[in-house]
Amino acid sequence: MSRGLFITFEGTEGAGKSTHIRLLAEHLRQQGRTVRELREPGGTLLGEEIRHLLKHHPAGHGMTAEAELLLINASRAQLVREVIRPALAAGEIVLCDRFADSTTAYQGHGRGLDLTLVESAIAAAVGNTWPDLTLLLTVSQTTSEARRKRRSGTDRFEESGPEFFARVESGFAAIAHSHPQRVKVIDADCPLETVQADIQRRVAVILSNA
Ligand code: T5A
Repeated sequence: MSRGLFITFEGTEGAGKSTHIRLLAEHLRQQGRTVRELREPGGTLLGEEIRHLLKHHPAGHGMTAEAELLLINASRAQLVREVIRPALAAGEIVLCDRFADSTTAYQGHGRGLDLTLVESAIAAAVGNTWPDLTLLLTVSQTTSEARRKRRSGTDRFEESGPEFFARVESGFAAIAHSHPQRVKVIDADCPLETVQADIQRRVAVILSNA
């Protein structure tokens, strides 16, 4: 591949994004591909500091939705320029745990920020670096809660109530509906192996066209 491939994973908490990125990366490396695994917010030194501010730092209590929007996109602006663009230019496959669609779903639909404002902030961070493929992992609220409980500790986002997460989910559904070419919906309520097989099938299709 002369230019790499940019694949993002989206979905609500506990959908299995991190788990499936790890499994897909192993699978692709076994095929001899060079794979970069990233997460948002984070993925750079600056981005990881912002992640901590957003999720765990006491200074984040009382953070406004606008500050949240801008901090997430500050992390993204750094990640896009410092890591994603150079990796794609070097022909790598970039797998990113959340990207711009999460901002539309969480800060736009979830927090209720004006969607035009959200789009402007995303545009400043991303420019023309958009994913070639987005895998939207969907799970029921019950599954999401059960899987989250297996992890230790919570963060500031998880303090939001069920109504917030319901709005986030409908936000993701609206994004998938508006971008059917880029966004593919994966039923992540299924067993791990079934979900991973579905993901590998989707990725094989896009790799064969690259
Ligand atoms: N955020 C982020 C915004 O608000 N706006 C933005 O623009 C961005 C980029 C990030 C937070 O930031 C917010 C959203 C988030 O709240 P995070 O910790 O990275 O915080 O949160 P998540 O991305 O949601 O990470 P999670 O760990 O909660 O979810 P994952 O990665 O989807 O789930 P994973 O892989 O850790 O799996 C959870 C458990 O389920 C099991 C796994 O083994 C694990 O134990 N599992 C399965 N079990 C059975 N069957 C399956 N099919 C399974 N799939 C996974």
